[in-house]
Amino acid sequence: MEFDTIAAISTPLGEGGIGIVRISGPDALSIAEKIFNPKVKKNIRELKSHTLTLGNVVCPNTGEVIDEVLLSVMLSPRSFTKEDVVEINCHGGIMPLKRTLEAVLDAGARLAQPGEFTKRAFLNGRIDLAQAEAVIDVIRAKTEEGLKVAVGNLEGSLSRKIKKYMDGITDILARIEANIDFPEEDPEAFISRDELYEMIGEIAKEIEEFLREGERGKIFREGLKVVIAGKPNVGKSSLLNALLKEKRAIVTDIPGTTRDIIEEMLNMGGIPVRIIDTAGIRKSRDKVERIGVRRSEKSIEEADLVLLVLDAVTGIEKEDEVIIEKVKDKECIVLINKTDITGKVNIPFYEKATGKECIGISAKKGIGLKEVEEKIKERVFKGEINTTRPLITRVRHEQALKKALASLNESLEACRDGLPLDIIAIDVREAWEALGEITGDKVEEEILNRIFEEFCIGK
Ligand SMILES: Nc1nc2c(ncn2[C@@H]2O[C@H](COP(=O)(O)OP(=O)(O)OP(=O)(O)O)[C@@H](O)[C@H]2O)c(=O)[nH]1
Ligand SMILES: [Mg+2]
Repeated sequence: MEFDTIAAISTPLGEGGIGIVRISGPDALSIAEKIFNPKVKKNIRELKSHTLTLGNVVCPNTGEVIDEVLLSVMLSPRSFTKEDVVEINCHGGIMPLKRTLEAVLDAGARLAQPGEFTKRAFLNGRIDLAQAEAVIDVIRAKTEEGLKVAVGNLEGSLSRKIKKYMDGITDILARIEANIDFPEEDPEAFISRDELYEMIGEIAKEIEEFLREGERGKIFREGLKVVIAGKPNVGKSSLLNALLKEKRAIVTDIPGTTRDIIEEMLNMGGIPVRIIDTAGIRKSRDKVERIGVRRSEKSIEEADLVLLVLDAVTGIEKEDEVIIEKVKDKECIVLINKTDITGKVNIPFYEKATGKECIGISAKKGIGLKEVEEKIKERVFKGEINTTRPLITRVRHEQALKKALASLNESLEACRDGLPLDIIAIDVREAWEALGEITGDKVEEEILNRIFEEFCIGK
């Protein structure tokens, strides 16, 4: 594939020690030559690949010195994009970076689109699509565990798994093909419906298992959405503050203090948690509060897990019952707060009344919070987080796997019904294509664009 030469600032704009302008494409070297004066006079083509050279960036039109830099050349194919790449390490300020980029563009490069370097790495076959997506997951990882999952995917652990399924399917298709084309000529190649059923069934089973185990992987990318809910004044904001260990939300003894949604990120033993404090739910005449309550209700609907807070002092009141009903079908842990006042609470009573697991806590005194964290982890990962195996971190991957599984199940049914081989092959091929959407072997331009739009410029 032939591409033009692109360039962008690859580090965040702001003040820092260094900032990098990256150039990639067939003209990377000749463009760099126009704007770079090495201290030790040398032609840029003589520089050793993957080493740094000190010099000045100069304006290609006026010759004015813009910045003193370190430049590296990474010759094709040993570079991020597999193309010739030049990286210019400028001083990390907005002006040196901006002026250096301008010089590079003046010398003939085109400003890169968001994610275009990574897209080229994919299109040039250095990484597959799942790995390209992992690049952004590495950048955005919020916890060590999240990083581990992302780096695993970047190194190709997910891709290898998917490729294994695809290879298995290719084998099946080859067997079917041989039977359709020359059934008499090669008795060795003969495959019975039973054999076929078994081969397909095995892959279907593996995919099904992966979907089940890998399901929680999305949490590492998106964060687990945990919503604190309850009637006014039960101590929701106090709980948020206690979990964050900072005074993030306003706490007062006036019911209806929190009016809007407050969202913060929290690292709960490796799980990135989006913790959300909400307005206390009650019937209110106040217009602002009513809007807040509606937002609370919407948050509860979208939550992966609800922490329903009750007040140990008041016990369960009518207002609580309304909320208990709302979370009936949600993943939910009930926290009986203010046990510092009441002492131990009757947990079996609360569990019976709410139909949920209950824990006594004190947000004010920090009692029971460790247990809450443990329960959240237990609930979400059923006790184990194994980040050494690939997980499904994207809805896109999950959907493709489900589609592949559905197609395989159809082909199993076709086997069972003794349908002709070419009919069975159609479903099997569809399963292959669905998996190919993950690796990028079979993917539409539009999906590609959507994936790389997520990236920042310069990556
Ligand atoms: N004794 C005791 N008081 C608490 C505890 N948690 C919260 N409170 C008090 O209860 C009152 C309400 O606390 P908030 O955290 O503002 O309650 P909230 O649920 O966010 O209330 P709204 O935002 O109005 O819905 C405050 O006076 C807190 O100090 C606790 O564990 N023990
Ligand atoms: Mg509050």
